[in-house]
Amino acid sequence: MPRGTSRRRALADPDVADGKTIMELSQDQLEQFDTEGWVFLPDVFSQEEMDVLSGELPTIFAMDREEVWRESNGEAVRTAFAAHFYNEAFRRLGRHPRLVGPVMQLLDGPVYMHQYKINGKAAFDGDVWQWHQDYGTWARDDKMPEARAMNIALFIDEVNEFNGPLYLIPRSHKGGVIEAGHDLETTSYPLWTLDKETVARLADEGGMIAPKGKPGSVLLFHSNLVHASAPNISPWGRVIVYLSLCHVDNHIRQFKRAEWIAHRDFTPIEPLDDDCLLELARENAAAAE
Ligand SMILES: O=C(O)CCC(=O)C(=O)O
Repeated sequence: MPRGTSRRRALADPDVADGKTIMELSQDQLEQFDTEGWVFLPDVFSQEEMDVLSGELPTIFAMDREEVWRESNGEAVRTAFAAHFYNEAFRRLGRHPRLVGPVMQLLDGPVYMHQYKINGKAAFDGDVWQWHQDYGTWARDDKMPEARAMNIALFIDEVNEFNGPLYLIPRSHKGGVIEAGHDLETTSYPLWTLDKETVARLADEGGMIAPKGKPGSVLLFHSNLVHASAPNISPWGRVIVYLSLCHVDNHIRQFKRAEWIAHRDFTPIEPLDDDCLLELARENAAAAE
């Protein structure tokens, strides 16, 4: 079926391909992504869809498996990696057309899942994410050839000014990969981090923003955009899911990190139907009867 027919969403255009509705960004959003390095989309997922996902979190966070990475205190979940491998709701989310569609559009072609994370940022205990660029890590650790990969993040909880929102430095993606040091000390998770002088210079130039919003909001950001988040000392948890999607031609060349951190299946993602999460809610309700 030709692309470009059809129904519209408030903030972005859905395209119909192979009978499936795929959400796409508007021209203004594409321009903002190019110049600023990020785009924020409120109200992309409904409360009912968010309930399907948040209902799975206690089970996932209680799992005793290596993918569920804890903060330095050994308890609070920092990141549940690769939940699309072991949880049906998050498997569907990893192929959701409202997440995969805009990234295919921005990266101009088929994508595979390079990394999949549910970041916990627990109330009182969620730790800092130091200043970094994601592509800096993907290039150094995984030998990903180009910054033709990016994050699309879904807010599972409300993100507010208190519970550790992401801090982004607009336009910092324009300078390519910046020199970084490998920080193995600050948190439980190793990260290639930027020095204070570099962050200060970039923030003087581009300012800083912290996108906030309700559950169901979506944030897209360029893989070279410099970002961080502060510890969560508030009483409110802040769970965000990140799909790090990469153009299939740009797959990683080095397999140093665990498969569940840097995936090695470069098969293009086929987006599911737009109602795939609601369908799961119906299936779960029928099974419970
Ligand atoms: O979830 C956060 O607060 C930051 C996560 C992040 O920057 C990352 O995973 O690269």
